[in-house]
Amino acid sequence: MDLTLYHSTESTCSQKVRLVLAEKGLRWKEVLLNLRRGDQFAADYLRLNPKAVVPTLVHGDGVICESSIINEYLDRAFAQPPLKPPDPYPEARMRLFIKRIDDDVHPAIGILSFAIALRHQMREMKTPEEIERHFNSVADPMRRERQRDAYTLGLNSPAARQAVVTLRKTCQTMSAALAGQAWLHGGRYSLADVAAVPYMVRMRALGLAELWGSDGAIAHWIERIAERDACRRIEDPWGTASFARMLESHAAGARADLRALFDALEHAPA
Ligand SMILES: N[C@@H](CCC(=O)N[C@@H](CS)C(=O)NCC(=O)O)C(=O)O
Repeated sequence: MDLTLYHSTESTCSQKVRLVLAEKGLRWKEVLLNLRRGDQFAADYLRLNPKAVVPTLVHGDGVICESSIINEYLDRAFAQPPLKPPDPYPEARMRLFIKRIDDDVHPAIGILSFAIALRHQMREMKTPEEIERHFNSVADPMRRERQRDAYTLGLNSPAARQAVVTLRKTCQTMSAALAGQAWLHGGRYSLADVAAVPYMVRMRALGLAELWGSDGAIAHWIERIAERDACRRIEDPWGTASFARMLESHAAGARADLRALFDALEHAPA
């Protein structure tokens, strides 16, 4: 049965699935979507993924949405190498961690990517009418409003401030977990490491690596993942170089605002 991944090189959720496909040594076909152009809103794609987001995996006749569910599916359907701890309790802890990444970190990174960089890129590429059409097409009303807010207010959006708080907390938990061990959960490289790493790399491009903490644990863990054979086999595992340059150049422009936000939050209650 063929595997086809509908994805985007730049999307963090797609990056997670590509990491698992590579670990499992699977061959797959790709359909690349350009999210800035709005390919995700095309009627044919909405039939596969009604939320108009990537990735979507098609395996034979089966259609699977949601990156973490896709990764669980791949780990079940293609057993080697296993990407879950063998015992039930560490597996439950791993799932809880992944849920927090999906529920909290994913929206936080989405908001900050928009507030720091994508809002500028959007202004350069689209007319005000096209931008309005883009927001109106976002299926999830909460997500639509968060994006609109970050587009209008940038780092002054309350959601952006809250996103920095969320990331700071998550990074503290991760650094503590990585103190003295190579991987986040259950003593082996797992779906937890896969779930978190694209967001940490995106943080670096957005000028947010200061939130990783000063012990170097997250930086070294990213290096360990990047050095895995599977990761080396992926072309642009964290998105294209030109996309990274675009993020980094807007992050440089936002440095002073970010500094002010970090300083304000330093003394705010956690
Ligand atoms: N919970 C979903 C989230 C998917 C998601 O938000 N994907 C983003 C890229 S990382 C997307 O497709 N965005 C399209 C848009 O913003 O219009 C998953 O894990 O698959």
